[in-house]
Amino acid sequence: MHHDPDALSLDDPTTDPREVARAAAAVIAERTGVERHDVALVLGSGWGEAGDLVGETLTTIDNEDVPGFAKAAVVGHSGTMRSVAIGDTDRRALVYGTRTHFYEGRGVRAVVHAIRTAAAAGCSTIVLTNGCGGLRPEWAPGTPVLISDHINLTATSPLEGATFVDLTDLYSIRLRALAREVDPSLDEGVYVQFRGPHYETPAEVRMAGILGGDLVGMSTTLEAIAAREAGLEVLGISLVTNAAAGVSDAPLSHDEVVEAGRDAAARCGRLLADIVGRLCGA
Ligand code: 8IG
Repeated sequence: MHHDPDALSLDDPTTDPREVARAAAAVIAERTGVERHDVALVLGSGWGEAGDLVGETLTTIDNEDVPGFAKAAVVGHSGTMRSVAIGDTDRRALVYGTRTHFYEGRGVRAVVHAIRTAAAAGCSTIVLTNGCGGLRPEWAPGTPVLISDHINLTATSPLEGATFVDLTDLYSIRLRALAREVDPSLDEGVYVQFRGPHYETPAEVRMAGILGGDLVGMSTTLEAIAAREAGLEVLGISLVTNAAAGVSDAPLSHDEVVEAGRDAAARCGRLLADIVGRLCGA
């Protein structure tokens, strides 16, 4: 099933992106048979297998069946989203198996569409996960780290017009505390979003550290800003899949990233399941 390519488009500047998000939420409600979801999760690099452990998948939806999630011109697999039961409650998680990155060039609206859709679907909380480079040598590949704050180096925003949004405590103190109840060993750090898709040079990693950053990646900050605008409470968790460039002697490789994710899948899956369960009183 493909939605009408002439229908609501994020690419039309006269269209309110929240209108597209409402259309997307309506399709999700229809396909899942439930009017609302409670928590949304975005699974980043290395978190895919962890997502399987969150709970029983009740419905899987191809992204391309949902308004705004893929352009007809894009060929290939666009990923899926799942409706997952949270423990033995009647609560549901909306689990996005993929995200749109800023570096894909589809525009900022496309990057944050899943977030706006989660809000339109009824979610009050969003868990943003990613794979990233770590600046602290003590964070071995495979270490999950809570995001305490961010530095957005993309030079853009998902907000349009004179939308002045306060980003103090963007990454919820309450949710970070809840995550630490689940795993007291969790460290936290400041996430720096670069545009990518190239990794940083060692000089850029040193710059990120001087600016106050602990983690470097290519996602999350624009999504978190859109989430705050939409009234969602945000939890951010980075999986350090590699030491950032220059932090260790090893060159960066995508294989290393994939491997670190696979090795950390069980711990990260339990972490997500326990956090989401605790959020929903499971
Ligand atoms: I996975 O070292 C992953 N994503 N910018 N730098 C940036 N993004 C990343 C990195 C990294 N590792």
